Amino acid sequence: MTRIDLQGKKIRLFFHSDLDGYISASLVQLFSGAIIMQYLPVGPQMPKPPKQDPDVLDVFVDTMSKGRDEDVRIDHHYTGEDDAYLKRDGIVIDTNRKSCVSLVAECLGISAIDPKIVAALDASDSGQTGPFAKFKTNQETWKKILNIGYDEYGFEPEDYASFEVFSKKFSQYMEKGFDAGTLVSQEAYKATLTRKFGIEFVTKGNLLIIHSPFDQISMTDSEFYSEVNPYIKQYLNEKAKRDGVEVYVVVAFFNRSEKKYVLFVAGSPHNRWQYPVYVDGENDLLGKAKKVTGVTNMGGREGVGGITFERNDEQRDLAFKSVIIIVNFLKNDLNRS
Ligand SMILES: [Mn+2]
Repeated sequence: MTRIDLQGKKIRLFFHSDLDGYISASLVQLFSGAIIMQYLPVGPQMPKPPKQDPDVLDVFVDTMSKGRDEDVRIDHHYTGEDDAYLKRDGIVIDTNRKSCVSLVAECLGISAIDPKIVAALDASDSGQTGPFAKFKTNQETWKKILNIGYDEYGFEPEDYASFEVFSKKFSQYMEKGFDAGTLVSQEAYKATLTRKFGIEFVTKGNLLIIHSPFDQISMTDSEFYSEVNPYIKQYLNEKAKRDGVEVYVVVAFFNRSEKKYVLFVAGSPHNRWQYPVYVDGENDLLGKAKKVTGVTNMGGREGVGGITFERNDEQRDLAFKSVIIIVNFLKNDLNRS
């Protein structure tokens, strides 16, 4: 296998704008020792912007330049390039790879990468089912993976040594959750959420209420968004649609960056995840909680509702109270249309 040595070299890093490309770029970022001047997510066959500095190398992973004028290209796509091109220094193409990640790992001589990570990316890049098969990306995904413009994101080299560590972080960077069903059974995952975070699953009629404990903040934002929310969004949204079950989520957690408590409320009757949270009147769950607790500030993200609480004992107790109010309201009100 050809080794590619980028140690200490200035590069522009071009990478395919999909999961395989993003992780290939992450490996270059963390393990090559290159000084990356610019990150450029691109589609295949795109003309590259003119070079401003001849000393900066143009490195492509999982994709190619339209003019085939790369300085380095590590790729598993072949589009009829001629022998002279394929023999050029810095060009490594291996079409036997299901993903580019394993090729990049070999070219850079990375040994401490969990084979399960490579296998999962192989599956996702070749259309097979696997832990990452249902990941959806958006324009921010690569910035989170490469920690561009974000403070708390990005991978560390050691994350690649463990599939569990890696996939937990990775799932936070996705628009949609990981395929928990390929990791463990649904029942086993539920039990884990109860054991680890004290999450209760309450069934009443065709209602399923998932709520955090009434007396302790049992998880951080990161734990909620990486371990709890993906499971809920994916499995239970599907279950709601399939079985006609109304699923509500009422969870209090600690937001580390803002140092505040957050009450997260979402519901998915008839696939309208945000409906019961936002509407006025009968189903305005957050409105009810705010009225009773006297908390007026409102946070949250698109598609869900939330209330934020300052970090002190009194406000923390109001967060618990809000969880209790909403859970009790849901349990007692079975006549909603
Ligand atoms: Mn690929």
